[in-house]
Amino acid sequence: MSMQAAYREPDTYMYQPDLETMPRAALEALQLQRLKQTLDHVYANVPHYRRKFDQAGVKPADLKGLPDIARFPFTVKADLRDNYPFGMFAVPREKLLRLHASSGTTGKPTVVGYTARDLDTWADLMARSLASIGAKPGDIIHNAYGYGLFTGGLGAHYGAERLGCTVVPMSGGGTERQVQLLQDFGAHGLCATPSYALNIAEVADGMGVDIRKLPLRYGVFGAEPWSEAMRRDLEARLGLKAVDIYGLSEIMGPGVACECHGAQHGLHGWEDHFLFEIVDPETMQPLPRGQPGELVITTLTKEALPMIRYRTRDITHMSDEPCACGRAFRRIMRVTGRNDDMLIIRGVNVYPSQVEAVLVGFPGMAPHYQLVVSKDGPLDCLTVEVEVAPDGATDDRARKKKAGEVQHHIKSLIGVTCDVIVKAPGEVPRSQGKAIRVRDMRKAAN
Ligand code: DLL
Repeated sequence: MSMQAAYREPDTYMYQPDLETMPRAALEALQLQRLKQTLDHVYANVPHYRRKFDQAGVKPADLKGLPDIARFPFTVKADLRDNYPFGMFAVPREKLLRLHASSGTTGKPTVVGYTARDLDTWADLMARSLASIGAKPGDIIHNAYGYGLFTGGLGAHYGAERLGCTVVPMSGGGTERQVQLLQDFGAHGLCATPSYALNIAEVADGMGVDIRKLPLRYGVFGAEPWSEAMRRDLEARLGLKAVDIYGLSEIMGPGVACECHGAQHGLHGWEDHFLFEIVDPETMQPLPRGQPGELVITTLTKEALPMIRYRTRDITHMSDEPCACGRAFRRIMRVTGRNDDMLIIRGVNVYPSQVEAVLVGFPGMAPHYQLVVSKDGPLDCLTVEVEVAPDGATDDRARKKKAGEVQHHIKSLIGVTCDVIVKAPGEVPRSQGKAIRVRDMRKAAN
């Protein structure tokens, strides 16, 4: 009999177990202390916050308990743009070790910055996230998040190094090379947007490489909304556990919240560093736990760019249920989409991720899609462009029939009437990072 014990993956490997399993009361006491410090810090050092607090008639000293946060004004993306580039920073520019920025497709980019301590915290939280996903020191992590001004690449990179992993800093693109190196280096973890992971799987297929046979154990997938159906599809195609990670540049980058690989159900929000609220996006009133609304985040430890009640625009709900992994942190359930990405088609609210849930795994169809929104007189119309599976219907009649079936399912599951166009394999654009899910022709028509 072999003396070597069979390898068993630990159920709950934690990077910072003392912090991650802190009793709730201790956690909330820590949050309160850190929140007070943060409010003092912004009031003293950021003219924008001082003005906003004064206008709202609140002072940092008015915060006696965590619920008092509701008395403080919200921060929105426009505040960052209005104070472009460095006006929201709470420390002198010389104290910033790094800047990141959004792409700025709609005007000025939003700029975010980090002190040495902020970068240290970020690496720790990303290491914590990776550990919760199932990564362990010594693993090889293939990082296909884009490097550069986008926070995904460098954020995952330093977190993986902090955990003690070997990082392959691929960035996005050059997909055949990605497949080659996944094969040659035998990575255990793949960091990518879910749409790019799908692209990698498809290219691997075309190269005759069976990714499922490689040592890959987990996928660190986030930066865009995705569905449970896509999770199952990616797990089947890549032979790994697909785990959801959430973050945003304004708050930190990747690693604000993350699923644990045991439950794969809701993302533990790292509450020792962030305070999470769910508010009604219409009335802006806090909602009871469990009810869906807009996620609002206050940073508790950031030095360079503290954020007070930042409106993320992301729609989700939070759960109080204890998690099998033993972590104390509440869970943010899967983000269904941003309220600015929500389409209203003939009075029905639709998120692209809902359409994705219908399309992925649909018999004879491939999981590549785009939604095209156009105008028909005063009404908004939706056309779903989706691709036939590589071995699916080839003639026009069969494709039209498929289109009818997809249309029927979308109508019965989401309640929205749309046109469906079934395209040939390869005709829907592939993602290299964040997928473009919606083509809005309404603006072009104006
Ligand atoms: O996307 C940070 C990130 C990088 C997260 C890598 C995870 C992995 P931004 O470019 O500022 O930052 O975009 C943030 O992306 O407000 C959400 O709308 C969306 N988003 C991020 N993660 C998820 C997710 C990065 N897991 C915006 N599910 C956020 C759904 C997500 N949406």
